[in-house]
Amino acid sequence: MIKACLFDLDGVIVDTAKYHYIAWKELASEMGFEFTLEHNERLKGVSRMASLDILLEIGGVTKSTEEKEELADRKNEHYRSFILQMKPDEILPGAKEFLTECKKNGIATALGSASKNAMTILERLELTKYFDAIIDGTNTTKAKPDPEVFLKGADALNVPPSTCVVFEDAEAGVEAAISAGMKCVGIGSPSILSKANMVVSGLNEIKLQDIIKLQ
Ligand code: G16
Ligand code: MG
Repeated sequence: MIKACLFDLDGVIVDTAKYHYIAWKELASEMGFEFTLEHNERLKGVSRMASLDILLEIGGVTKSTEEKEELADRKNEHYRSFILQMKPDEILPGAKEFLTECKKNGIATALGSASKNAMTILERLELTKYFDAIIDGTNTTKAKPDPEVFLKGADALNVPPSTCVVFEDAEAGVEAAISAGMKCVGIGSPSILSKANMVVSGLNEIKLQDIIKLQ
């Protein structure tokens, strides 16, 4: 029986990818190369430092560890200037309603995000109270597709992984959910998220009752 729903943040609850994109693009431009929307797809669900490594690889640039720390900090400051302006109307369609349905039906909820800015974003969206547990980039060490973030979520909710459903928009996140022994609903393209148990275009496309049936 399904007891808990675990949600990725970027791409499932809110579209922060557009702000990450502007901030990474600016950094690339300062280093003298172009960063495109297509490149940005490679960074979805990937941690900040791993994203920077991909960006530098795209630009064919090599940097020292200290320089990388400085670049990542600079990108994050720029990114934070956007997320600090976010409002609840940026919540993706159906997300708040789905979280409310979970609460009404006694289904536990957790966030499972790679972002170190997750708490700030949830506060700006006024969504913090909808989550029984928040696992993010500040309390995980292994990036998706490692299942750590979701296993920690199940542990915090005190439920077995087999009773959890994960909602994910990134391929690495779907793989993380499956290796955690959980069910997974992909949010996005069925061809990219083919390993998920089902794929929908957004949380507004499904009902909690459809999820509870997943076995
Ligand atoms: C999100 C984004 C990634 C971003 C990562 C880390 O992951 O999809 O693009 O690089 O968080 O973010 P930050 O720089 O804020 O720590 P998720 O897991 O919420 O989809
Ligand atoms: Mg995501």
